[in-house]
Amino acid sequence: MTKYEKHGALHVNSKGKLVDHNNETVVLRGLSTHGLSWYPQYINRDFFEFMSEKWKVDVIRLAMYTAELDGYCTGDEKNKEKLIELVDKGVKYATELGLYVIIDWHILLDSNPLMHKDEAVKFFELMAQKYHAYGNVFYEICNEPNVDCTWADIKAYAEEVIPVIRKYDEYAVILCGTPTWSQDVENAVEDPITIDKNLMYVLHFYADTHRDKLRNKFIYAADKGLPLFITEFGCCDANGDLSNNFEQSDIWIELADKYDVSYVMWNISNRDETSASFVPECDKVTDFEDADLREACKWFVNVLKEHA
Ligand code: IDC
Repeated sequence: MTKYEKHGALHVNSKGKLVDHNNETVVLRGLSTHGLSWYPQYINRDFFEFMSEKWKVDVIRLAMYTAELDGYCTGDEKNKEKLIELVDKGVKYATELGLYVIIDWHILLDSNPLMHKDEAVKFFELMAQKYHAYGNVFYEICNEPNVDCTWADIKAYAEEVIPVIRKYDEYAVILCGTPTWSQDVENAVEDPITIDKNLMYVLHFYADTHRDKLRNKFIYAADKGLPLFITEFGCCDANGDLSNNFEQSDIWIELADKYDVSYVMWNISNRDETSASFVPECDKVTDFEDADLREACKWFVNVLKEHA
C-alpha cells in the first residue's frame, strides 16, 4: 500500500506538521525530475511504477523550469502546451499509482518570482482547475528565489498566486520558496504568510555545501513550528556536481526525520553531473539496475527502503 493509499489528502496542522485526516503525521520521501523540457523521457508510467514499487518513493516532483532551456515563460506557445501535457502525464501516472506529486514552478535564472508573476497566476489557475479534486497534488509556487529577491517580494507574489489556486482548490498544500535559493526560512518565521493555513515553506540543501549554518536555520524554524518541506536536496555541491558528502547527507536526513520534514532528491536524469540519478551511458527510461545508478541515487534508494 502506498502512502497516498493509506493517508489520502494531507494538510498542515496547527503545529506545522503535514498530517492526514486523523491528524497522523506523514513524511514524504521521493525524487525530483530534472527540467521537464530537458528530460521528458522519464515521465513514463513504467518508471513511475518502478520508483514506487522498487524504490518505495512516496512523491515525485515535476520540475518545470520557467526560464532555462525551453522554460515555460521563455519559450513559445507550443512549448507551453508541451509542458502542460508533460505535467498532466506526470500527475496522471502519479495518481494512477497512488503517489503524491508536486507541480514545481522552477524559477532559477529568473531570480525573482515577480518577474513572471502574470504567467504564474495563469498557470496555477489552470493547474487548480484541473487538479482540485485529486487530493495528491502539491503546488510549489516558486522553486528558488535568489540573488537580490527579498522575502517581501516572495510574500507579495504568494499573496497573489495563492488566492487564484484557492478559487478552485480549497485544500491542496501549497509550497512556497524562500530567499537565497530557498534557505532563509527564518524570514518566514518572522513574517509569515497569513492569508492561508495550508501552506509550507521550502528549504533546500546540498549536503557538501550547506552544513551547520543552514541546519541551524532549519532547527530555528522547525522549533518555532514553521511548516517546512525540503522539495529539493542533493548530496553534493550546490552546483549539482563535484563530490558527494554522505556523512553530511546522513546528518541532514536524521535531522529531517527528527522533525518529520519531507524530502525530495534532485535529480532524475542521466546528465553528466554528480546529482543525476543515472550514469551518462545509461539511456534506459525504466527498470534500472544497480550499475545504472550513480552513487547518490544508490545511497538514497537505501534511505527510501530503510524508511519504507
Ligand atoms: C541544475 C541542474 C543542471 C542545470 C542547472 C540549470 O542540475 O543540470 O544545468 O540546474 O541552471 C538548484 C536548482 C536546480 C539546480 C541544482 C543544482 O533548483 O535547478 O539544477 N540546484 O545546481 N538549487 C540548488 C542546486
